[in-house]
Amino acid sequence: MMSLSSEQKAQYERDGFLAVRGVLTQEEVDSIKRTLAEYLHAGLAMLRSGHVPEDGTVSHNGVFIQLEPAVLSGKVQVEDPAMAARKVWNLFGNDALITRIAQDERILSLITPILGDEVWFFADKSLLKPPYIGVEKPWHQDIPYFPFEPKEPYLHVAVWMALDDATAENGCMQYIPGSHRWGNLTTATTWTESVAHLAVDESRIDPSRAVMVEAKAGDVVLHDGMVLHYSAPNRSPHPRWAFVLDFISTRARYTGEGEPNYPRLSRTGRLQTG
Ligand SMILES: O=C(O)CCC(=O)C(=O)O
Repeated sequence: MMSLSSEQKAQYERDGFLAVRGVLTQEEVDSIKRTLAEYLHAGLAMLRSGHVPEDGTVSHNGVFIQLEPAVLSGKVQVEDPAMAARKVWNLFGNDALITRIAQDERILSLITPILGDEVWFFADKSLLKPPYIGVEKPWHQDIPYFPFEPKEPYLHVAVWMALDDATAENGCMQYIPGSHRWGNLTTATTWTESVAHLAVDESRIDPSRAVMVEAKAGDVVLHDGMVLHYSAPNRSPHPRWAFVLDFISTRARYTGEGEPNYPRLSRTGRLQTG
């Protein structure tokens, strides 16, 4: 069974992120990519038949597809649907493969040493960065986006999975080590063309301290909900697809309406009721 060694856990707690190599097989990576490509084909077919995207987003069978700003504005015409989208999300519960991977023992055994044995599955998102047009993701922290308190470390883990080799050229993840212990630095909403982001206090970011985490397809990078992270635009001819699962510790306090309606997962991957 895969898990974090005490050295890996200590490294995660020191830095706020950790690369774990070779978690998914190439076959699994290929299956996830095929699944995403099917949704992209369906979404682009809707657009071609006259569907008007809302906020740059098309919805197909409960799955959302957000176009790259250059495609949305018509600046770039793409034939291949796999080159058109920035983000695809909400596959958990709608797609059998993704629902299974989110509950996979290998994934849960990496996060429960940090979050505790019971977690909420919060969200899935695939961030695709197509060649040449994939936009940057500005520096941010994740937890301030989410309806949970407190905004503190070790309550959220993002499991970022490389579906392509991610490099400095195509926009691999970058982190400021230790910044998960700097508190909530989120100040305002900003926009990269049509995409909204929660911006952080830039005066706290020294990009020369950023660590680039290059990854091979199938590698996982875990990061904490409070760590400052960034990814550059893709200026290369190579796609940079990534698939991300967000988990929240049930120790966190839900601040949304009513009761939290997220699936609860135990360490063994079994869905809990309530
Ligand atoms: O994959 C990326 O480029 C950004 C991912 C990210 O910011 C996140 O998962 O919070």
